[in-house]
Amino acid sequence: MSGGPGLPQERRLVTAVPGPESQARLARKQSLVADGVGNALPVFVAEAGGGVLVDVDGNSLIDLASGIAVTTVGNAAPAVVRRVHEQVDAFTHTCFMVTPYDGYVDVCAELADLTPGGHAKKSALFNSGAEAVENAVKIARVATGRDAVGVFDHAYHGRTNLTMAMTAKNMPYKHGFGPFAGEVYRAPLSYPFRDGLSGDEAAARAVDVLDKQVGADNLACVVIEPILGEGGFVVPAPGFLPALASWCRERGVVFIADEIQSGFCRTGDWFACDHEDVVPDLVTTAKGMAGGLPLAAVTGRAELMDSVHAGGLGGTYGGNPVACAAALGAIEEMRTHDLPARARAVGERIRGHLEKLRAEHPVVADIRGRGAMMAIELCVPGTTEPDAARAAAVNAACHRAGVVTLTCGTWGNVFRFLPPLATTDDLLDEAFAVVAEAFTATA
Ligand code: PLZ
Repeated sequence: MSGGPGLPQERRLVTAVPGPESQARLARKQSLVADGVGNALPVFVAEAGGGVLVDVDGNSLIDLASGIAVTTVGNAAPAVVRRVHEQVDAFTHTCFMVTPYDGYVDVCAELADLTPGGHAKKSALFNSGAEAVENAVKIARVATGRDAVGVFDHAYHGRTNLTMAMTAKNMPYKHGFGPFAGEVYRAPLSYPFRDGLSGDEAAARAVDVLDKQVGADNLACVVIEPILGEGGFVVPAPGFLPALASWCRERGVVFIADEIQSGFCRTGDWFACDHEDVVPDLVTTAKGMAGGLPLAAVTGRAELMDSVHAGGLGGTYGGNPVACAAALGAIEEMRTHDLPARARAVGERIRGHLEKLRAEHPVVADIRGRGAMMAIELCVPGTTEPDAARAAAVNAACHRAGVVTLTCGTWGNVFRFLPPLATTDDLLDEAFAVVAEAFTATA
């Protein structure tokens, strides 16, 4: 078996989805894997590459999810596979805190170069996005000597105790898992489709909450996704992020951009903050950075990063050498194939399909996103009342027809599109024809 871009780039259905082989494995899964761990689409994968996933029944599915914005460079991308092979042949682990190695420092050099801003930067590496967010808050608290953390409506920052407190949505992320970490305060986000505010107006509203209900002097940091991920791909109105960043800068509040979903070429630039020239003090990254291996980072102003005492940051596996090799391979792919440009082209293509969809289906109430991070919000026609049932029905119809789609949003009524950037235009056109058929079939 061999995945990667050499796999035939086609949608091919040879059984129902899920097929008999997947169904047998699902029964086994059910007896061995905790029910709390769900699946969006219950097919077992055998191979993947470019823009397709091939399941154990031999169905070839078009991937519009990238494993939640992870396989941006494509699954089993050549430079990732090559560098991982070289690394596993050399050594698999030492623990960077015991004996260091080049790959970790090389990834930090790439992060210093690629993340927004030309200032001196340092990084620390971790295993998951949630872990990066937790550590960014730890750094901000030590640096400022303050406790409070400002977050936003609809935010998603992870499933650990602190990041559950920072995440907005109860079900499924928080329900029954409290008590949550304290000193986390939530402000209203800019949500143009629902609030109709300009960026400045929405920023003034958010700052008012932070100022009056928390107090800037108590705020260690403000943490924000420059484009919402799980919360519904909301792009804040222009000016919102710059206004918030400058309010933080004037008051000594650390401005943290959570670019775990939006970072590394996804939005048509290296980072979503780049679109408005916003320079965060700290940025958290993961997902697309390492082509599928678990790696996350906090990168930021050198003096902020250095405020933590020696030994205060770390973890057994953080910056594992194989994950670092994968990241260096993924970044090589991004540079070689100019994936920011590819994301812009993919985004334009998707937007064209979505405009046609909106013209025919009034349930499509909003089209939004940037680059290859696009979404539609479904509402009862003529209202802003969320239509989650329709989103679920369309999603299921896409899955049955061999297209891997994902929903998101606080009300579950947002349909999001996150194809690997290694996909082809033909696959995209075919996938969106399937999406259109799914809308018609569920009308
Ligand atoms: N911050 C912006 O998008 C992860 C979570 C899926 P981890 N999003 C996908 C799920 O249901 O668990 C994410 C994110 C943003 C933080 C995280 C957390 O990253 O690597 O999942 O811990």
